[in-house]
Amino acid sequence: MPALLEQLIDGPGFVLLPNLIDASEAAQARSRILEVVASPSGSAFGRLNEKIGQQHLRGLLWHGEIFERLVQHPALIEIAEAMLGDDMVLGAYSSRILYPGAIQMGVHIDYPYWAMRGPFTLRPPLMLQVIWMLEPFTERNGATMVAPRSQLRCSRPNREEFARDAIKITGAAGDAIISHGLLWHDTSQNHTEQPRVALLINYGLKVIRPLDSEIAKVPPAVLERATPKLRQLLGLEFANSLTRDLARGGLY
Ligand SMILES: O=C(O)CCC(=O)C(=O)O
Repeated sequence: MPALLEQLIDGPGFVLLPNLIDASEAAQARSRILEVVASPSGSAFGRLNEKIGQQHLRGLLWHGEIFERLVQHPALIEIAEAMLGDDMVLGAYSSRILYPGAIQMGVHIDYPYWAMRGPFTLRPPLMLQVIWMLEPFTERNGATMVAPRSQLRCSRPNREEFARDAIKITGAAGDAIISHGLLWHDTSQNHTEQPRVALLINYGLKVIRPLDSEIAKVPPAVLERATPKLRQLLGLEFANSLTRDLARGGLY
């Protein structure tokens, strides 16, 4: 684990985790997402941005048990907790769909960094981003682009430097890219005839306001069956975690 955190913080700024789920589970999540966006209520969870040919679907916990499972994937939780503490929470949980012909969304760093005035610091890391491939990411279908080691600059992205330094991350269905929130990244163009679908998870420090202000607004059935880990991710254990902080001598 220390080596992996070193790569995320002081090294390339990202790691490709192969085969976190198998291709059939990835396909199941992908078709559910495409089903939701095609349904009458789909746009309530995220409008199509026609200018760039992309749709960002929020509120995944409303759309099936599979998404409860994926956000608690043990390998991701282990890494996120090693990086952000065992009381880390979910800042956002969504899917990004690149329709055929989609263009770049624009190089950026992740929340909360883009919402801050700076100066930025690498440590403590404020968030861990997961970009989970629900189908193979290829040279042609809109694979994520990253500028390796750009998190070390602790700055907002520079478009020209990103164009010079960025590489495309290709991989198989079920692989996931994890990255430091300060890593410069973007989507690429989808030149194929099929939508490219990614699952996006923002794990963050518990003291940071979630990007999705409705993250804990989930259907009653989801809340009833929520594991202690999902309750933690939804921020429902915040008071208990403060009690633990105080017991550890937090005030002094
Ligand atoms: O879908 C991707 O490849 C990256 C998406 C992303 O960076 C975002 O939505 O902030």
